[in-house]
Amino acid sequence: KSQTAIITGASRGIGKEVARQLAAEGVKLSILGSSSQIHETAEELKNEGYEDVLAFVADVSNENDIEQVVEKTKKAYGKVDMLINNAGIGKFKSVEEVTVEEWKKTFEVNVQGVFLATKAVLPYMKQEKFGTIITVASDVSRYTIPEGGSLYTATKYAVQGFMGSIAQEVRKDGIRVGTINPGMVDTYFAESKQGLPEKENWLKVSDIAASIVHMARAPKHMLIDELHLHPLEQEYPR
Ligand code: NJP
Repeated sequence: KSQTAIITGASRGIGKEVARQLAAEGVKLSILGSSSQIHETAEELKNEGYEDVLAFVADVSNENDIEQVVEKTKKAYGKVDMLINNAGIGKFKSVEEVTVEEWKKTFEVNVQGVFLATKAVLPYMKQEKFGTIITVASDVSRYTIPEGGSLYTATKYAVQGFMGSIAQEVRKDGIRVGTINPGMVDTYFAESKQGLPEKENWLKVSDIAASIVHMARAPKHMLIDELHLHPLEQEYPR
């Protein structure tokens, strides 16, 4: 029977390419994003020949939204094999400039979103005694960005801690939990644009997606719990 995956934040960037590469592997998809762009992405994938793509406008930080997506996926496909927690945002400014609203919002999307989606899929994965949950954290989960990165870094450390802990909690249920930690990736992240000339040597969305597919499609008895990837030109203090 085909495998199924829920991918958060798949309107564009890394999530969209993960959707494409998993679809190419024959995985049935539920993709979600907080804007209606998610429907255009689903159309694009269908035009490329991938038929099993359900799209949802859903905010990962909203419990009801995410529960609906998970329930509808289970109803349509019968099971939930993979969750790719990819949705994330970043504001980069000095700590004096970060507002409480920005702090809360970034934690809601980057951390609470991962918690809610994970919480929602676990009962179904436990029923099947199988599942894979991969979260796109960041290489900043291992060091801190010197300037302007305090808020974003704090959220990704939180995600790393959360995932590391549940990885052990659900191992006995046949569920694999891992994180992928990229350095600079050419996407729309932090109000940027994909394909800018100055990002030519950054990681590509296809690099990250291929690594996620590798983690997600690993043999059942194997867990790839953490991957760190950097463009060669990026310094990465350890
Ligand atoms: O960014 P971008 P990336 N609920 O902006 C969606 C991490 N990362 O692909 O909501 C649901 O192109 C948004 O869609 P929409 C990063 O922290 C990146 O680079 O419809 N979805 C879009 O599809 C993040 O965790 C770099 O506007 C929500 C997607 O998220 C992940 O990679 C480095 C949402 C963001 O696409 C993907 O980011 C690194 C919500 N509330 C880690 N809010 C890097 N690019 O350099 C946003 O270490 N989305």
